[in-house]
Amino acid sequence: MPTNAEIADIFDQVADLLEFQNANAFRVRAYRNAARTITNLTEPLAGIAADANRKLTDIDGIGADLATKIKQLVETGSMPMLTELQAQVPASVLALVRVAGLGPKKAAALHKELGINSLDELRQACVDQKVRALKGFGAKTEATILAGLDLASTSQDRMLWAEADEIVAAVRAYLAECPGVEQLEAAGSYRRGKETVGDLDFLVTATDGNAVMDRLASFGGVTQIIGRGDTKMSVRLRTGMQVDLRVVPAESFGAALQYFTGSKEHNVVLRGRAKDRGLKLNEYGVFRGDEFIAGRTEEEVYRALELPYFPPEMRESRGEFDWAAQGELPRLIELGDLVGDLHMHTTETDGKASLEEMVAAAQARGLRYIAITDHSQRVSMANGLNGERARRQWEQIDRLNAKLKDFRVLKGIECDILEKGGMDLPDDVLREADWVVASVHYGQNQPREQITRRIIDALRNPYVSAIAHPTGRLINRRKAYEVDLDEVYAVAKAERKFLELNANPWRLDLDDVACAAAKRHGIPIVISTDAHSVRDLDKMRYGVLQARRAGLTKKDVANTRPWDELRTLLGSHGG
Ligand code: DGT
Ligand code: CA
Ligand code: CA
Ligand code: ZN
Repeated sequence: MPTNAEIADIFDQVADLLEFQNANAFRVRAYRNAARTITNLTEPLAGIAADANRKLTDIDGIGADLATKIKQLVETGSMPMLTELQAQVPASVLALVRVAGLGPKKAAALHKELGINSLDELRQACVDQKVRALKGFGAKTEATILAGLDLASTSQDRMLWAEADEIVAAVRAYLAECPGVEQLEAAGSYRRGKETVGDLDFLVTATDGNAVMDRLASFGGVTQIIGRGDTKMSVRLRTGMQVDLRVVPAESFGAALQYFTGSKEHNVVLRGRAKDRGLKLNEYGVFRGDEFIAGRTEEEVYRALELPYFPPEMRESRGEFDWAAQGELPRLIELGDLVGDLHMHTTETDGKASLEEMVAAAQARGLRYIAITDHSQRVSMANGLNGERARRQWEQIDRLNAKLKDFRVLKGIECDILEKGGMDLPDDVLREADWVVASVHYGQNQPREQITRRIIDALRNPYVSAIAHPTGRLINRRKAYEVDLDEVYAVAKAERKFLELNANPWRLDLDDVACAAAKRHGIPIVISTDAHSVRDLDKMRYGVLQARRAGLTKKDVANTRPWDELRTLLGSHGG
């Protein structure tokens, strides 16, 4: 049965294909919106479709037509409409639509008139100056297309949030030095804590807007001024990242911050709400007719719409308005709530710091306990531990604990789940550990059933405490395993096991949507750094951001609890 992600992907493809054929814009948007809605669902569509007591049309944005198509997909695994569309438009042609400066109409013309079927052919046609000869194109469009092709080949990916955060810090510090700067914020997806960021959106109030724009132009990382007007400027940095800067009046700062923080979907709902109250909302403020009602702060804007202040991570239109209507916005978890870190490595395997150094660093960060979870023997590249070496490390930990005050080191292991199934270390070793995280590192490309089986068998091992990075995805680099998360949730719940939110900025695994689903199943999440060095312990905040985007509270995250309390929630039988 198709997963939600697969169904969403199919709907996105349909939208692309319809767009290419210049279909009705409303129809295109219906498929796009449905894809987005489905991506954000925390419950499998297949389950809802199969349940006689429930209706797919009860889901916002799913009408009768889409409900029928979802049923088709769930029952037959395919959708005749997609197959038909695919027969009409070759896949390589679709890539044309995505080139900046093209869009569906021009892409279709290039395909029809010049027989262009791929990005390479498009580049050649531009170089040969054939594109400018087409009606409605011209030399300027040709140049724009070439620039778009260059951009596509250099800045392939969206930037990781953690990398964007470094740029924000540098730009912010540089702009703050400019005399006359008053308020300065980075809005957009960055402020919402999204795992990847497309571009940066800075907002500033200042006594002299031009001086701030001059200042940005002289920032060391800038390679290109994309555009500059009276109140807005866009530049490109060496990293490829675009930075937009907007100078706004102080009385509109809150409205602008709200507007440019987004998300677009959140803003659409807000504007509707303003309209229902006879108000108008834009980036300058809330208005009744010509009268300015609110705009200086975000709180003021939300209050004018009779809404609570939404933390930026919540602004994705994934349920925050329902929470507000029920008067119960969750109080999102904060970094300071965490008292332990349950996944890290030492020099005994592939870590860079010793056991003692990791302990001292964790104490310095205010933690009350950590688990040392070095790799098991299967990971020979990392010099993984066999039973004998694991036991020796645990004896060392016992001796260390005897000397420590108000701090506990847990005897742990990151035990591999073998390709053929089963754990990499025998039960009589694992039972002596306080905390066992089980991981898939090999056989990641196995089919769905096989890899899911391995993971749920691991959850059923009485000594396993949690599954580490449960989907194995690496952002921009590697797709998730084919694992069926719904089965994982069911077994984790039944066995009283935990699931990890790995805080490494490349992983963030489970992601926000999956964490929200795990929460719905009542499964405790552990946010862990998987540190391989002392500095890696500071990566916890990336995990916390993702958890906040999932709507997790202190209560939903196990390592906000003292160890003695945490272990009572746990179904595993550790030493
Ligand atoms: P990104 O940059 O792709 O990671 O995502 P965002 O969310 O930062 O999007 P961006 O940079 O295009 O725009 C920043 C925010 O400005 C966006 O989240 C909402 C707001 N915004 C921009 N354009 C529109 C629009 O056409 N309609 C609405 N409602 N809001 C918009
Ligand atoms: Ca942005
Ligand atoms: Ca932007
Ligand atoms: Zn690890």
